[in-house]
Amino acid sequence: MTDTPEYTPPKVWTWDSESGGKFASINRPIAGATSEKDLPVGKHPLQLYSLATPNGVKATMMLEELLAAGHNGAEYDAWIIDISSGDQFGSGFVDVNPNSKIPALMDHSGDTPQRVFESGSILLYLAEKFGAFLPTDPAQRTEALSWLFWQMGSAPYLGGGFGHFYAYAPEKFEYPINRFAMETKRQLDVMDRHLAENEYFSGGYSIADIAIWAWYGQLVLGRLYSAAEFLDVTSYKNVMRWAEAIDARPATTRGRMVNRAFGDDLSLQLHERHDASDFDTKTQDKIEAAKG
Ligand SMILES: N[C@@H](CCC(=O)N[C@@H](CS)C(=O)NCC(=O)O)C(=O)O
Repeated sequence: MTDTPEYTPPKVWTWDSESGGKFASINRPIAGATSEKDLPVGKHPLQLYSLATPNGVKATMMLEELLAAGHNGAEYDAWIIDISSGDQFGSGFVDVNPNSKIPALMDHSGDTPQRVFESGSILLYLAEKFGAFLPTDPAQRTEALSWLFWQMGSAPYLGGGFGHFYAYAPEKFEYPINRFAMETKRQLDVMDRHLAENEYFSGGYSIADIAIWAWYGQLVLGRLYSAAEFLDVTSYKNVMRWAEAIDARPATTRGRMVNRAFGDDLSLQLHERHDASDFDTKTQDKIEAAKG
């Protein structure tokens, strides 16, 4: 064990300083809006307010899959929410998600606009609205939902636990890195054993796969926390096979591009999405840029 300074918790916790580490400057122990700021509304019934983090790409992968499958009602406007500068605390965003986290969706297609927050809830809402990417067979549907909720309960150990202490905390502490690396590897083994017997999590490609891929698929493909080697991800052969198959889907690539405003690969960044042709425009921009 490394030496860490002794800390005795006070009787009552108080917020008197930033805890340090990435995102520390925007974290605070109270909810609600900190500024008045309306959200933009585009031309489509579905308005997504998000960022291409693992939770964000769940929504855009699903919307792009729906469009690819011919569900034209899934056309959407995607607006970027810059969580590092506090956009999630604007009054308009808090009206859509009182929890101030991306992704958040507004559906204006009915008489009364419907807000949807929590990525798992957004996936289920869209699957039910369009009757797609969720098995109709009751047993398979229940199994798919079990895996969807498994992801929602498990990923905080990967992101808030392992990722935070391995990549974002101001110092490296052995105890939490060990604890959450062990839990993350246990989760990968849970997946690997299931995927040894099943091509996808339940009854064909579904919202369970989308949710799980966004975190664990991207992790084993080396896109999260630079931790692939540390976690020896290639030993989870069935997870690797499944992750690569989903990565090869064109809708996955488009979903990853939408609302991406970070990373070295600029060709993957489509900050806002308002029309399917935005992806082509992007290609055109790149061609023009290459010409100089
Ligand atoms: N359980 C939520 C978690 C969403 C979440 O943690 N979003 C992060 C980005 S991945 C966020 O908006 N963070 C901003 C903040 O914590 O202030 C979901 O799945 O939608």
